[in-house]
Amino acid sequence: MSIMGDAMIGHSKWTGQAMPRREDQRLLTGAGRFVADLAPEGCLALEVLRSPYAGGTFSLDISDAQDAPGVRLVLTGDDLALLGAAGVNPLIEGVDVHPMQPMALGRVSAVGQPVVAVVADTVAQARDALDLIVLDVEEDDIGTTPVVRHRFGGDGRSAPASLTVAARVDHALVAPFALEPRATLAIWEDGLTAHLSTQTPQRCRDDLAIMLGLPRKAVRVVAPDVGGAFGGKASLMPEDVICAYAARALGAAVLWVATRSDEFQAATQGRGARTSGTLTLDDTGRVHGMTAQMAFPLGHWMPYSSLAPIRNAGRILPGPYAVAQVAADISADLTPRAAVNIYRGAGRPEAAMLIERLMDKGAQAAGMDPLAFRRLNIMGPGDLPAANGVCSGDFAGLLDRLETASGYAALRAAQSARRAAGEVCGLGIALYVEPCGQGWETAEARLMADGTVVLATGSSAQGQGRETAFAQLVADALQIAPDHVQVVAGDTQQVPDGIGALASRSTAIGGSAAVLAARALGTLARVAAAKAQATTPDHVIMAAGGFWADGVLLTWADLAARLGTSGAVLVAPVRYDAPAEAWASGAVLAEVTLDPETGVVAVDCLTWVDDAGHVVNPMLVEGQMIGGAAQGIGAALMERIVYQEGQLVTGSLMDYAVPRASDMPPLRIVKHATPSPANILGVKGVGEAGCIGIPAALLNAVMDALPANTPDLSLPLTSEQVWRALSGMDI
Ligand code: SMO
Repeated sequence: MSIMGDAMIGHSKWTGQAMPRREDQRLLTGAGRFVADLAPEGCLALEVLRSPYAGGTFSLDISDAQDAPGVRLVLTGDDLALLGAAGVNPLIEGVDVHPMQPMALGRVSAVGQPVVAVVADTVAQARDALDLIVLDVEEDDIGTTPVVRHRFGGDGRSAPASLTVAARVDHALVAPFALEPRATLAIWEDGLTAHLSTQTPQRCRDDLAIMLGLPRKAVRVVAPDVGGAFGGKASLMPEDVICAYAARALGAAVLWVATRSDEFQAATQGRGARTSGTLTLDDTGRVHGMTAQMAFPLGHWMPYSSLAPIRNAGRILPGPYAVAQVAADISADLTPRAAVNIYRGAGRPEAAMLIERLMDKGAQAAGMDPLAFRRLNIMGPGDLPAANGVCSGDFAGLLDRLETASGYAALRAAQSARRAAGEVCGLGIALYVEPCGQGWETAEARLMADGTVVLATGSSAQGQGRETAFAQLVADALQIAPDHVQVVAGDTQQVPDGIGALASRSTAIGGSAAVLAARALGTLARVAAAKAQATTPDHVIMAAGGFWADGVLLTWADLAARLGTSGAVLVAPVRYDAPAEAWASGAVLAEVTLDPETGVVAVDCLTWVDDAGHVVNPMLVEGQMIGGAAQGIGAALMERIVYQEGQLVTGSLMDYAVPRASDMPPLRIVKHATPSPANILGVKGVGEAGCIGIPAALLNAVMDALPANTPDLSLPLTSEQVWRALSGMDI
């Protein structure tokens, strides 16, 4: 491809434009390639027998399964007992971690835990063989095991305070529901190639190498198209290891594809914390102290990021408010259920919801309007950087924008009139802060012999539009057109080192790395252009489409052709270490109407002011916000994983409610950007924001609609619970 035409582009800035996603042609026309699409000819199928009980010792008879038609291998916990240990990110000090045991060994610890794996020629044969296994469980109950006991902050008490308010918020366990269930394709040929539907290919490569006792070089992990993840594909999972083990044992290709039922039973889950807290304030309405108690379930083992929600929830308090004394006691226990890990928000929603419930209760106690009460207690520029790490944001500005964009005063007036007419309606405000983008990421910019540029990034993707956004960044750095930039990610052979796509980090950290790599390539190219024109680099300047060297325009294609005939002719690798963490923030106003006959919550409108810092592609940001809002609405109003006596009740989409398009309310999005000082682009994360602010605003709106003495409700705000509250019944 020639880029001669690029001179036409001039100095136009790609960054900041709402460019359509280059991924969509592929993904929306069925040309996407997901793990299950990649099975080679003759690939074997792996199926898993899962524990039907929450706890107990067991005995097994697998002999009939071993003899069943088409069966190549039957694996039990004994076969995998001596594998190395997977990592658990030690985010909280002094914690004894409980990494995965890929299959039950001696006892089962949760419904859904893998007990036996069968590899056969076909999925049907593997499933038939599972039916021939005799699993005898002597049920028992070992209950919960304490893992984390940690205090964030001081003692939370402060004089002079005259009022104390308390709130409790219990979160349901929810499913990080991705359209594409997990899948693993492990191929053994001299070494292991594992195609995983994952957010973290490099770490999965490292963990697989450690667990299987292989050198890192002998393992290649490829994340092809990934159909959503939301934290549910952030960490290596037992089925990945079982599949890889089987592929090595058989010297073959082995594919495991989760059913939706597998996912409800044994994918990681999110949330589930029981939280409570207090605010102390003086009689002017000024908040002085906050305490919190937050108890998290861990499930029966700890994936790599399992401590992240717990740490996030504790460290974020008191959010965007100026509170002199904060104390948060955080605990986490192993529970006889599926593992709990990060899920879009990862501790931030739990923190935001407790703070925002307390702010509403504080306003009520102080006899103030909730918006005025927040304005009184919000952090100003002089409070930054704050003790919890918040380093940028205009929180008073967020509130101002929220007030005007929502027509707050008119809404309150209308609310009075509607209530007088017998309607049950409420308004709820929530602010949030979102720590995002810390640590490092890699990028490598390559000039190819045809004059195009390849950007290999550690920021893989699962539908965010990464290729589009990163091409925009690189195009600007090199003054070329975005369609001359190819973005590659997700393959450890192309990108040996990287972190991946999680924690709202990719644009902040990975995007910064991409720009630095592009700039480094520009520098190399300038030197090469000087050499090509027999001059010195100070006589060469980058221009649209190439370089002016002593009055001659050398296009990127000209330059590349002089440097080589195939492959990459210049390579600029970088690793970007962010000097600090970016903090996004925002404010939400929810308007709800409750049906007193049925308890159904109707969301009339959401007004949402978001500060995502500098924006690379506003269309992608908006997409993230809308998708996050859907999941936030789901968590607030309908999603709930239910176990009864250890058994999973919500094992299918008949029993577990995910929001649908018809559940989406009108969404009024307002941008209020302040650049982040924490990375070279000034960007902040936005992917998780919808799950953080929106549930808190909805809870406050529903509580605002209910009688003032209503006890604290639990999530989700089901119509039954709301109807009971409206009827004055026990909740
Ligand atoms: S919960 Mo996210 O995918 O770090």
